[in-house]
Amino acid sequence: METDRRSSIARLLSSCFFLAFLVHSSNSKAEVHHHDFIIQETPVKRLCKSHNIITVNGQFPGPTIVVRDGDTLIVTVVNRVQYNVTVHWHGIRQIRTAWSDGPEFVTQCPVKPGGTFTYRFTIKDQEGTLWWHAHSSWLRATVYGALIIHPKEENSFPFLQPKREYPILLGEWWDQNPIDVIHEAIRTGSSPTISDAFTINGQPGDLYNCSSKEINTFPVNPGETVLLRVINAALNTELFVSIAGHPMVVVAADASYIKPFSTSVIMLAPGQTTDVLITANQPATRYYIAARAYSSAESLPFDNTTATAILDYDCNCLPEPNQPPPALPILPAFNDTLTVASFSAAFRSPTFVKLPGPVDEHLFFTVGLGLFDCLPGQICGGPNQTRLTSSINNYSFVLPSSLSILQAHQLGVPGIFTPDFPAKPPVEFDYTGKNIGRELWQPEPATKVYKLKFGSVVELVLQGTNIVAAENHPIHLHGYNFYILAEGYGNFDPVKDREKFNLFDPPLRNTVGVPVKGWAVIRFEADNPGVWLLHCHLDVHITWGLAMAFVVEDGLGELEALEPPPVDLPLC
Ligand SMILES: *[C@@H]1O[C@H](CO)[C@@H](O)[C@H](O)[C@H]1NC(C)=O
Ligand SMILES: *[C@@H]1O[C@H](CO)[C@@H](O)[C@H](O)[C@H]1NC(C)=O
Ligand SMILES: *[C@@H]1O[C@H](CO)[C@@H](O)[C@H](O)[C@H]1NC(C)=O
Ligand SMILES: *[C@@H]1O[C@H](CO)[C@@H](O)[C@H](O)[C@H]1NC(C)=O
Ligand SMILES: *[C@@H]1O[C@H](CO)[C@@H](O)[C@H](O)[C@H]1NC(C)=O
Ligand SMILES: *[C@@H]1O[C@H](CO)[C@@H](O)[C@H](O)[C@H]1NC(C)=O
Ligand SMILES: [Cu+2]
Repeated sequence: METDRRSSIARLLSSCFFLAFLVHSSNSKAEVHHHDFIIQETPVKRLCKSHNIITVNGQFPGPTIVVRDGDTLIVTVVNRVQYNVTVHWHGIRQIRTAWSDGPEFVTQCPVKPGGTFTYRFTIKDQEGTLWWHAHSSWLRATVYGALIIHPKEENSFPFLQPKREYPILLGEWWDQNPIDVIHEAIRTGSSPTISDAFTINGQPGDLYNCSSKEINTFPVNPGETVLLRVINAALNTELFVSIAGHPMVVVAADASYIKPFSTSVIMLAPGQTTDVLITANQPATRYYIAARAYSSAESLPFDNTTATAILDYDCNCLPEPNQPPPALPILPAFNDTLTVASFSAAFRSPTFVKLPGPVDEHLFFTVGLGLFDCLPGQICGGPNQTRLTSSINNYSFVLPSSLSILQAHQLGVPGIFTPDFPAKPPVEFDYTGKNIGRELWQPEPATKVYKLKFGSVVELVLQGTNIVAAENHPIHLHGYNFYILAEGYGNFDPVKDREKFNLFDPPLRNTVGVPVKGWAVIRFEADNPGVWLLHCHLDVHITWGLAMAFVVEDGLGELEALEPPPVDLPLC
């Protein structure tokens, strides 16, 4: 058939036209990309010392994957380290392929040492900057990389396409094995040791000892506009980023376009991505790109160091030895919540949004920290002889260990989870008040899910609490993007705050920073069957249980059901 059609077209058209037709049709076809991810130990030198870290294919950060919307990715993970591992494709919708989502014990059992597993999924109607990272213990400290989705061949960016683009991955570095750091914190019930540095594309930059020679440099030609795809891959820290002398035009976040706006500083929570355009219209020299913490909690310790890279005009205008040090940008104060609030309020979808509705499920989730009382035989290194914990709606999420929730759901295996996660907090209290009764501080450990009918529309109020310490919690939902209808401070008021909802052009994201002592409201349609983790993307908090999962049931239609599990899906 196809050959017949082509040969008849060939007869009709000149050979030159025919060639053009062939080239066009093969280019616009979706591609299948195969990658091998060998998880291995790799020696690297940072901050004066050599370390063995866990990498993918010996690279740190890991390989950048570049695809187009509509393409299929087939990635075989080969585990050559002593730890369990899984890989999560952060922000990928995984329509009907929840099996390939990655969070350990949620959608799959981990790939054990010596094991392999092949992730397979197709990118459907997504373009922009996403990333991939390990989703097992704290392995993602070093196991992460960019996942860049270009528009389909026949589509283009909604802005003039820059000739050059750079992924900028922000990381968090410990001068010791990060897995040891979290194991020690779990053993003692205390806060994990804070990091020693932040990194930009794997390098801390020259404001740290011993790291001046390896600083990353991003060349630009005078006059050109470049696209920076910024990804916060840090484990536990929200980061401000600024570039000396160069305002940024924000054009997209979490692989959704936004109405462009200009700013001198951006803030990304772990899990978030932000695409910005900068124009090299300043005197041709070198400028620092700098990243340091936004620390929203009043009195928690944090890493106050600054990572740098250099924006370098390609001009040969200064002899190498006489170069002055690059200019440092002005970064906001560590606790500048006002700047974060106005930055976040600037996010709008490019045009009017047809919001999913009417709402079927009105949910209200409290997110915050807590303290477990000390049990006999435990080490209790938390405040006043307790163990630190965290929860959603007073349930501290416990991962299963003998089967994943998705496998248990699909096979109908009882005893792995219960479907009774509460739609609202079990106790109403002054969530952001100063003196929350100590009797409210201790959540209950459990593996509870909330069931959603296929196609139901969910509106979820995420309410931060002031238990132990209030802070901004970046809440990430797997398998979905959601509209952020509003954010605010204090306790959510269902009457007054509803009037503040942006029902016209709310931004679409996969991770929302719930303001410190405040709230955020998100809306999405549960049109993707599977088990989807909702969690704080500060790894210290997910470790403590700031998570829950939605089980979205199959729909009735042929294309509304989860695909069968891959044959090589690991067993526990
Ligand atoms: C760098 O090393 C010097 C000398 O050992 C030390 O005094 C200083 O605190 C170090 N600076 C940082 C940022 O680690
Ligand atoms: C960072 O914190 C240390 C104490 O942990 C303090 O000595 C230092 O002055 C702080 N640096 C900045 C830039 O705030
Ligand atoms: C920020 O920290 C400074 C001291 O480091 C303090 O004076 C100020 O009150 C803090 N601001 C907020 C909003 O917490
Ligand atoms: C620890 O105990 C002291 C003394 O009773 C009290 O003042 C403080 O608020 C307690 N801290 C926490 C976090 O419970
Ligand atoms: C959480 O549950 C525990 C145990 O049932 C209870 O003691 C505590 O008061 C609850 N706290 C809140 C905030 O609901
Ligand atoms: C690795 O995964 C298996 C289940 O596949 C589990 O039994 C084991 O405890 C895990 N190991 C660690 C160190 O978490
Ligand atoms: Cu958190």
